[in-house]
Amino acid sequence: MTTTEPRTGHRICPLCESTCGLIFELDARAVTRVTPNPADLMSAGHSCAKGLGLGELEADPDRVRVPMLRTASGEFREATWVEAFDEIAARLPEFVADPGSCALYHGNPAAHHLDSTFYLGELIGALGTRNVYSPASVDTWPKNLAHMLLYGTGLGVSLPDIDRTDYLLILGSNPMVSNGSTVTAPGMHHRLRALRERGGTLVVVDPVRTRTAEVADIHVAIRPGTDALFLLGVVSVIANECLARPGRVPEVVDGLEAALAMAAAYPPETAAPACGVDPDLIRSVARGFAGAPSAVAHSRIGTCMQEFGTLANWLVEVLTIVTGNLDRPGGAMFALPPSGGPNTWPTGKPPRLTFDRWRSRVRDLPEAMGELPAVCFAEEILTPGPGRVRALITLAGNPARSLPNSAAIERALGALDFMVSVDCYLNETTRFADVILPPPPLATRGHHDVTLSHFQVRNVARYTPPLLELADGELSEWQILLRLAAIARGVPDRSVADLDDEVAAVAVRRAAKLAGCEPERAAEAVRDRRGPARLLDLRLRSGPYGDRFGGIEGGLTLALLEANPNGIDYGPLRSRLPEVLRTPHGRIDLMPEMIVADLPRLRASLTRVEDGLLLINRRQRRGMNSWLHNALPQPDGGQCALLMSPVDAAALRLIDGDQVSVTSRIASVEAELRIDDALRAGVVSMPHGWGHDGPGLRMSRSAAVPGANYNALVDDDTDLEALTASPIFNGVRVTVARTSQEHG
Ligand SMILES: Nc1nc2c(c(=O)[nH]1)N[C@H]1C(S)=C(S)[C@@H](COP(=O)(O)OP(=O)(O)OC[C@H]3O[C@@H](n4cnc5c(=O)[nH]c(N)nc54)[C@H](O)[C@@H]3O)O[C@H]1N2
Ligand SMILES: Nc1nc2c(c(=O)[nH]1)N[C@H]1C(S)=C(S)[C@@H](COP(=O)(O)OP(=O)(O)OC[C@H]3O[C@@H](n4cnc5c(=O)[nH]c(N)nc54)[C@H](O)[C@@H]3O)O[C@H]1N2
Ligand code: SF4
Ligand SMILES: [Mo]
Repeated sequence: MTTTEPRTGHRICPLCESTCGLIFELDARAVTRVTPNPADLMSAGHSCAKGLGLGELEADPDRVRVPMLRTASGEFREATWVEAFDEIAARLPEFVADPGSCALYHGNPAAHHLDSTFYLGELIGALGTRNVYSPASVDTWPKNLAHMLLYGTGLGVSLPDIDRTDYLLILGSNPMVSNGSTVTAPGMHHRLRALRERGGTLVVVDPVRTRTAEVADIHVAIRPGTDALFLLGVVSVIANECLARPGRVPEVVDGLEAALAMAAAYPPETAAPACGVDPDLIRSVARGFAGAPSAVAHSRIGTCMQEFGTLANWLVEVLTIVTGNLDRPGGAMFALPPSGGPNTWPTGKPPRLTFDRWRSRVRDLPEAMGELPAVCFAEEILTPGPGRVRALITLAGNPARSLPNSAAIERALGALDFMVSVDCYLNETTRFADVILPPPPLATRGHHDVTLSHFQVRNVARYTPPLLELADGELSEWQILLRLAAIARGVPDRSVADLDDEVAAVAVRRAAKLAGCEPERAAEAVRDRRGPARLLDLRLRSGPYGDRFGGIEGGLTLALLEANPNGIDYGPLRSRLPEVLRTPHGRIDLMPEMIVADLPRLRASLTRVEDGLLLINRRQRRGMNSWLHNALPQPDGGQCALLMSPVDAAALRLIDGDQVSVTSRIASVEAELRIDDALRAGVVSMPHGWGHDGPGLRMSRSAAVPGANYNALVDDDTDLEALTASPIFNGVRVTVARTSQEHG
C-alpha cells in the first residue's frame, strides 16, 4: 500500500460528531492537503477549519511519535516499544493484583476511533477495575439517564429529525460552532437554513445570543440552569390550553395524564421569573411547538452541565411525547445504526438499567454505563484506605484540563505510584505519566462510526480504510491496548495476533447468534481480516442491514463499504416504536420514580434569588476541548477573554480590555475582559480547555498563549447535578474584579 507517488484517499474526520467525509492528499507519509468530499453521503462536502487542518495537526513537531519513559531524574527520554512495555510489565501487575487500585480514564477522542471502540473493553476487563472514568460523566450523563429511564438504553437517544421538522427548539447547544452533539448532522448551517426556507421555525434557548441564536426566529435568553422550569412552563401551557395531541404514542406510554397534571402546576407566570424570561415568550413557544405540523426539541450540554440536567432532558422528551412528536418524521426519532447497538440487539432476559449498579468508594456516588462520575476521580486517588487508586492509565484524555477542580486533579495525578498515558501530546495530564505511548498517524487507521451512528439524522453507512501501512516503530492503538491487556492479565508474552484471535472468537459467536447462523459460517466469512476491520465486518454483517454472512444477498458487508467509499444510504430515520424500546416493561414510563422524586428540589428553586454573576462556557471554532490549540493557529488575541454584558460591566465600572480576576468559591484566574451585548446580564463566559502553562509541557505554540483555565474555577465537591453527580460547569458563581490599573 505504501507508495512514494502523491495520492488521495477518503477519510472520515475523527474530530467531532459531524463525522465529515474528507479527502486526504498524501505525499509519501505526509498529509499534504485535506479537502471536503462533496460526494460523501452524510456530509455532502461540509467540513470546517479543524478537519481541514488535520494535516497540520498530524505534522505538529511537538507531537509525541515514539514512546517516552520517565527517567530517575524526572525527565522524559525517548524509548523503544520493547523498553516501554518492559517497564509497564515490571510495574503494572502489582496494582492489578490489588483490587480497586488501578484506574482508567478514556477521553473524548477514544469515542472517535475504531481501535478504542472495539478494544478498550479488553483492557478494562483485564484490569478488572470499576474505577473507570471518562468525560461522559461531565458531558452527557443527564441526557443518557433521562433517555435510559424512558427508552431503556443510555446510548440509543432520540434524535431531532432535523431535515423534516417544521419546528426546532434547541436548548443549550450552539451547533453553528460545535457542529452538534448527540446529533450527527454535518453542515448544520445548511440544515438550519433549509428549515427556515421551508417555512419552519427555529427557536434557541441560550443565555447568549450565539451564532445559532442569531439565525433563529426566536431567541430565549434564559438564565443558566433554569431550562427545566422553562420546559415545565411550556408543557403547562399545553396542558392548560388543552393543546396535547399525543397521537398514537399513548399505546406504549404510561403516565401521560400524570405528566400533564404535574406540569399544569407551573404556568408561565410561575416559571418565568426564575428563568428570567417573559411569560408570553413561554406561551408563544408552547403554542408554536404544539401547533406545528411536526416539532422537536434538541437539548445538549447547556442543559446537561447544570443543576437540573436530568429533569431538563426528561422534560424535553415529555414535550415531544405529549405533542405526538415521538417517532414520527419531523419529530424525535431513533437511528438504526449499521453496526448495531443496544437498541437493535435482542435483549434475551429482561433488561436492566446500567445505572447505579455500584457506587464509588469515597463519596458513595452512583455508576452509570460502567463508569464512575468523574468528580470522584481525584478523591479516589487522594483519599487513603483500602481500594485507593494508586495506578492510572489514560487513553486520549486530558483530565487535568477537562475535569472540574484542576488543582485537585493535578495533586491526584502527582500522587500516583504509576501512570501510563496513550496519547500524542506531552500535555497537562501526560506530564505526570511514567510512560507515554503514542498512537500512529491518522492515515494508518480505518474508520466507521460505531458510536456516533446512533446519532445520525440519516441512516448512512460509511467506512474509510487505512491509507498507509504502519511504518517501523509505529504500533496501532488496538495493538497497544491489547499489549496492555496482556500485561494486566499476566501474559505479557502472548502475541497480539493470538489475543486478537481470542477477541474475534467471542465476537464471531455473538455475531452468529445475532445473524441466526452457525459460528463457523461467520468465522469463515471474516477469515481474511484482522484487528478492528474483522470486528467491524462481524458487526456490520450481523447488524440491521447485514448480509447475515451470506444469508441475505446484497446485505451490508465491510467489502461493500470498501467498494462504496462515499457511503451507502439506507434512507431517512424510520419509525421504530415499540421495537426500539429496551425498558424492563417494554413500555415508556413518562413519570419515572427517580425523576419525579427530584421535582421538589426544582420547585424549591422557583423562589431562588441570583444576584451575582454566573460563569458559563463557550466553545471555539478552532478548538476541540483542550487539544488543538498547539497545532492549529488560533485567532489573534481575545480567544480566552471573559465576555460580559454591557450592563454588568457598567455596574462594575469595567471597560473593554481590562485585565480582570475571575474568582469562584475554590480558585481565581486572570483574563482579559471583553464587553459583549450577546450575553444576558448576570452571565459571563469563558472557553474551557486552556491554561497550557504547567511545567514540563511539550506544546511550544500554546505555551506562548496559555490562556486561563476555566476548570480551575469549577468545584467537584458541592453543587452537583443531583441524579448523576455531573459537575455544574455552566452557572458557576463568580466575582469579577479589575487587576489592571484604574482607568480615569
Ligand atoms: N469547535 C468545537 N467544536 C466542538 C467542541 C469544541 O471544543 N470546539 N467540543 C465537542 C464536544 S466534546 C461536545 S460535547 C460538543 C458540545 O456541543 P454543544 O452542546 O453545542 O456545546 P456548546 O457549543 O458549548 O453549546 C452549549 C451552549 O449552552 C449554552 N448554555 C450554558 N448554560 C446554559 C443553560 O443553563 N441553559 C441553556 N439553555 N443554555 C446554556 C451556552 O451559552 C452554549 O451556547 O461540541 C463538540 N464540538
Ligand atoms: N468547563 C468545561 N469543561 C469541560 C467541557 C465544557 O464544556 N466546559 N466539556 C467537557 C466535554 S463535553 C468533554 S468531551 C471533555 C473532553 O475531555 P478529554 O477527552 O479529557 O479532553 P480533550 O481535550 O478532548 O483531550 C483529548 C486528549 O486526547 C489526545 N488525543 C487526540 N487524538 C488521539 C488519538 O488518536 N489517540 C490517543 N491515544 N490520544 C489522542 C490529545 O492529545 C488529548 O490529550 O471536556 C469536558 N470539560
Ligand atoms: S465539522 Fe467536525 S467532523 Fe466536520 S471537519 Fe469539522 S471537526 Fe471534522
Ligand atoms: Mo463532549
